[in-house]
Amino acid sequence: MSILDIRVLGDPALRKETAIVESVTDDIRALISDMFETMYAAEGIGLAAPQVGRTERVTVMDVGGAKYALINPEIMLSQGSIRGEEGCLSIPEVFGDIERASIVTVRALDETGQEIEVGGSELLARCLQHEIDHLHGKLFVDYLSVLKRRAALAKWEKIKADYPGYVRKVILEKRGAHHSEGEL
Ligand code: K2U
Ligand code: ZN
Repeated sequence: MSILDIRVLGDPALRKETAIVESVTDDIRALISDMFETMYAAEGIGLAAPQVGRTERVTVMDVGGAKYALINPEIMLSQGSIRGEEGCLSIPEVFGDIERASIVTVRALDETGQEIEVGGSELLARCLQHEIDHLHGKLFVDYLSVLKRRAALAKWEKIKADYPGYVRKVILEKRGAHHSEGEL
């Protein structure tokens, strides 16, 4: 298990189409495990393989405590539309309101290689769409209006200097860091 570096906006890895996973191997399961560890350390509720520089079509999520490892996920059904605020672990400190389907049904393989179907609304639906977009090189800022995207990218231009090489090092915050030694 290891915490991986997260690639940030500007890294071409975030714009690449991912490759279908032909067979769910131990290597894929190790990637899933590292992606969960990285996602939790970065305090995200989702993470897609391109965000850690990998080209496999794999994403992990933990929405309200429900954990998902989705391999080759596809949206089979999407209904309604709803606007909501999004951020992205690969575009720190940038947020924007975008429109998504309000309900989606996704088909994928799980980490055992079994076919599963995941349906969701609200935050789960939004996260599924956000992560599956990552697997096709799309980012939430692509959906902003011209003016809002210009403002978001201008803000990013000021922040990106903190991420040399388009890499965000994820540090695991010590649990209860504010407690002095000895306290539970
Ligand atoms: O893929 C990612 O970059 C993780 C995203 C996933 C996400 C974005 C927008 C809306 C839902 C999920 C986030 O940065 S995870 C951070 C977060 C935490 C709690 C609620 C929403 C977003
Ligand atoms: Zn994202």
